[in-house]
Amino acid sequence: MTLTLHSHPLASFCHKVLIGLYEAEVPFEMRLVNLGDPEARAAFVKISPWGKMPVLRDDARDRTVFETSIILEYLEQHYPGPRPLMPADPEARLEMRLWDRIFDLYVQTPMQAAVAATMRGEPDQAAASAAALPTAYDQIEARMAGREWVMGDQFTHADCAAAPALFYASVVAPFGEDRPALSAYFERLIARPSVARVLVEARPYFDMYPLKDRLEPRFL
Ligand SMILES: N[C@@H](CCC(=O)N[C@@H](CS)C(=O)NCC(=O)O)C(=O)O
Repeated sequence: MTLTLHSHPLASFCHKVLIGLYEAEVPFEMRLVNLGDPEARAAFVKISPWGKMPVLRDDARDRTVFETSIILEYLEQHYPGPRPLMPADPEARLEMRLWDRIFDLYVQTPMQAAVAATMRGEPDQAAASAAALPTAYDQIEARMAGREWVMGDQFTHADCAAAPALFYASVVAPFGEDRPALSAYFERLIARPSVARVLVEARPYFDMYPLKDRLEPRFL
């Protein structure tokens, strides 16, 4: 197997790349990283300098690729699937990258900070981090009104980023009834086979998720 993804089935940024791999129907080997094990962590930081997942190893091209947005573009460049996951038009590509950044930086990042603060037993800090999410939700609500996917008809990397970000963020801060376009977009995302597959694969690991009690029963 030429491609190996160092990953964990519960990790939101790993979901982003897994969705891209499943969309492109690219065969790969999954190498489960257990960062809770000091030996495994020490081995992992040798390939991932900041100890962040996922990392893609491509033996055929002798490349180790990290950072999810770069991994997805690397796959698109070297292992394209049946349907392109990036727009052909350069202006549209910029727009797609902007939305990829919005989901990573303004949804995933505060969501992760809120979960980490909850785990440390710091509810005020958790609430402060979660308070950043409604601003992002409002932007997504406006974007998704009248659109199927972030870039319109085409499912792209922006949607790969959106799915795990919104899945875990909705646990921390529900979307609210006043954001119907965001809620409908989320339902389309979780019904998409690549996303549904990632969530089914995460199911056996949800016991390790600190906010498991807040997950909707349909995901358990
Ligand atoms: N900017 C990175 C973020 C990756 C990231 O934060 N991964 C999390 C898992 S969802 C991780 O490895 N956390 C482990 C840690 O920070 O120790 C990317 O896009 O790849």
